[in-house]
Amino acid sequence: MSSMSKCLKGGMVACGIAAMSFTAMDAQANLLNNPGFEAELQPFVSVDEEWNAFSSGGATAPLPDRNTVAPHSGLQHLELVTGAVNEFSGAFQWERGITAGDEYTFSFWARGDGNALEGVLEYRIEWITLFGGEDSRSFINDPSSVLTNEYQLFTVSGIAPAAAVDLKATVAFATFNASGTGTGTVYVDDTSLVPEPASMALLTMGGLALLRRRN
Ligand SMILES: [Ca+2]
Repeated sequence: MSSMSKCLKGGMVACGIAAMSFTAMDAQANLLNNPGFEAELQPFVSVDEEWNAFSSGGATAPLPDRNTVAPHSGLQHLELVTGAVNEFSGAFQWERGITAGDEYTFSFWARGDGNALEGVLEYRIEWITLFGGEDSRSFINDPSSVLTNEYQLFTVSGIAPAAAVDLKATVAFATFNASGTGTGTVYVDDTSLVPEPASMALLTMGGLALLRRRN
């Protein structure tokens, strides 16, 4: 049965609720600035709501910069480089003024450069309290073996805890305890941070429940 015939059978109220939910979901914006790294990074100071680069430093893990070799889209992507064991390279972006109880999903595309990778791709949402401390984090550590030289989508989601007022979205490549040389190059592009309001999830469920009852 098509959604339209469900609407007709369920009546105007249920149909209206479902339509409102889908319209609101379609309108969900990406909260991240410079999502595809087409503009400069902010490598030296922590600029709010922009990509800030970080690394373990030194000659083999310089601060990440952008690169123009085969990005996922546009002209640029982020390049993360390590050259030894126990190094890291990454970028983070603050999002100020989040809503406790809402679900936030951080996504990005990433690939290797075709050479061997020994390390961990870590991506996370840090939940930050009013006083600037970390309440907790939603994170995933993938072994670098998941990365190929083709771009793939990576996603981590979490519900903002009660004490959280801000978040920090981070993607990094790290070679802690790597068994080999720790060398690696990882590219990242087309990031997004999308909220799912708790009220919207309830409204959607309510609309579906109403549809089911009327059917
Ligand atoms: Ca790009």
